[in-house]
Amino acid sequence: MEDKTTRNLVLRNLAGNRTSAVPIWLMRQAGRYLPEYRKIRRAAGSFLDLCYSPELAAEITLQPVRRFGFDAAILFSDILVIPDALGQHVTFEEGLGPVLEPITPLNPMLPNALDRFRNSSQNKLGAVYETIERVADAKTDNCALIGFAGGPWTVATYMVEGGSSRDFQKIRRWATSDATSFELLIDVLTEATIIHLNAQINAGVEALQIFESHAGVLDCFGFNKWVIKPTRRIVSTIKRRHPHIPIIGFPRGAAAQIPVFLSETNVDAVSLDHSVSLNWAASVISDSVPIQGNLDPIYLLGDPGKLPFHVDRVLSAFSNRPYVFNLGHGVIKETDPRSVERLVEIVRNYNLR
Ligand code: 1CP
Repeated sequence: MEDKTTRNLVLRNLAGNRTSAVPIWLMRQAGRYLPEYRKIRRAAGSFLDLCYSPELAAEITLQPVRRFGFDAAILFSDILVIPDALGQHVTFEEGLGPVLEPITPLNPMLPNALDRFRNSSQNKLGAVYETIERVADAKTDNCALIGFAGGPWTVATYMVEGGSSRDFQKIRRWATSDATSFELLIDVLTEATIIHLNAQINAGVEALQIFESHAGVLDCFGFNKWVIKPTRRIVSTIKRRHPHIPIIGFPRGAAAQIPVFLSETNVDAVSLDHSVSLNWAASVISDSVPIQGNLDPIYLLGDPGKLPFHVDRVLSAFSNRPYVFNLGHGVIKETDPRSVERLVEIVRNYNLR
């Protein structure tokens, strides 16, 4: 039997093999910059309802793959389904983003949260796993299906701050002034994340990405305690059951701590944000480690004539190692889909040189 990995450029690179054709997918490739997404979103009611509607969520997952021919689909869902399934009140407000009933050291929501989560993974989150099954049935073998979760620290920032934050003061004060009770929260999130990611693999995802989008607000002591340690536990537990599912870490803003993140967590690959210097990354990260990233998504809003130059800079820095083209963060909602089309074309043409 032919191993389907051999036909899939993303999975081959994540397994450590360089391919002459460079695979491409983009963070937030599904979403508000696409008119076909906005149409479904308008009709669906709330954002979380959409995440829990397998038929619609599967359709949204596949929209960018159909339109642009990406080499991977990323499950359409959100990192905040975990607090929702743990029993915290979560909504998404137009123009505001996520709004959560904040948890505090005095009201940490922890008793029975994991029991609630396990029940939810059978009902509420069951819809997410059904979405995966639908996408897995509908997609072709040359498109990889990527599942994901937020890193425990990043998910905790939304739970404690009550939504997005500028300075992350509440969570940083809790984590530094009462590390013992904060650790209980991180432990619950780590456990829930393991359960959620294992269930995604059982439903059919072929790779995982852990979005630690707010790793960059921690100092090196906090980064080790709240990012590296939980990630290592997630990776080692999942690898025990599923050793061949590649795990991509995205420690956004981790900067000079990326090498220690890689060696200590045992993730298979690293997604770099656009603040990371190309030459530095190429020299300090071993050539055997697959890299993903890191074009600044802002270039998709600029002069399309300049795109080839910037894409070339990124591609040539990583031309000697397993590599998956991506942005340094998600597609910005004002992006013209034609710029994404152009980007895919440039990456495809590069393969022919
Ligand atoms: O109104 C809408 O249509 C909602 C917009 C939207 C979308 C399309 C949100 C709200 N989430 C998503 C989907 C989503 N979120 C995906 C799947 C689709 C894809 O990537 O193509 C993924 C992987 C996420 C992950 C996610 N959600 C992250 C990590 C990645 C990142 O961007 O750093 C984070 C931080 C969130 C939280 C979140 N979800 C949505 C918003 C507005 C936010 C807050 C972002 C912030 O604090 O800046």
